[in-house]
Amino acid sequence: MFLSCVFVSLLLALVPQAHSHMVMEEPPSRNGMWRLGFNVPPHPQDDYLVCTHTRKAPCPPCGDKPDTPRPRPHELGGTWGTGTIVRTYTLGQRIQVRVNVTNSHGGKLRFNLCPHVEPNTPVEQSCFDKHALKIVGQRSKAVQLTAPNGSSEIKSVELRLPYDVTCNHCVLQMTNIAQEFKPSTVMFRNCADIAIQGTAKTSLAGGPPLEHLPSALDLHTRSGFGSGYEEQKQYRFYN
Ligand SMILES: *[C@@H]1O[C@H](CO)[C@@H](O)[C@H](O)[C@H]1NC(C)=O
Ligand SMILES: *[C@@H]1O[C@H](CO)[C@@H](O)[C@H](O)[C@H]1NC(C)=O
Ligand SMILES: [Cu+2]
Repeated sequence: MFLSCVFVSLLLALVPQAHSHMVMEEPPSRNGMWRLGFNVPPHPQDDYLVCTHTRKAPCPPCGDKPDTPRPRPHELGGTWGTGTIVRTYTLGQRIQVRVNVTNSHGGKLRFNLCPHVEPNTPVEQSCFDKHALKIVGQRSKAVQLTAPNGSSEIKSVELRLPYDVTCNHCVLQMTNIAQEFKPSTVMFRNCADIAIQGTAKTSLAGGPPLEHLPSALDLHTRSGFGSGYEEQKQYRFYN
């Protein structure tokens, strides 16, 4: 008992000691957007949104600590959760994402999307979990960090937006689970507020491109996506 407590304390002591980890710069994350001139308060630790995840205290979706009272600083309604839309994309678009890894602890990056966001209302991880985004050019939905532990890298990734989601306000989430601290689950998370428009090419009348029909139908047959969305043909529109 004593030994395991010492072990846990050592692990906990280890995490805050290292500084600077990562910030999603493109699209600009809530924590990093101030550097690009968006009207949000400066964020002195914008690359240090770190959290130790346990079953009892799961990490919140946007990089806050589990014990932080709501509104948490990086959730909608919090200090940096202004809901300002930083990028507007189109349905099914390949989008460029760039993460500035300032001090790598290894592991993979994953990206998830939560559509249909209510103003000033934090979104839940369960919403992100429904839309894991594909990485262009690979089967896996995760991309490995390759820099040695403790060093930096700029990770550029091309993601494919879903063919069946438009929204006036979606949240894009980045997650990295540090390899170095496993089996502890130490994670870095950032969120960015984006919009996704439909296009003429993929209008309602046309339906989705044939090659993507199976996944669109798959979504279509799932029930309960929360209230308030409008569904037309094969597409789900989030307003
Ligand atoms: C990455 O972040 C560091 C630390 O904030 C900064 O000095 C550097 O300019 C950033 N690199 C890029 C390419 O944005
Ligand atoms: C980082 O450290 C972990 C744990 O010590 C090790 O398993 C991993 O191979 C290291 N990764 C790199 C890229 O050095
Ligand atoms: Cu660290």
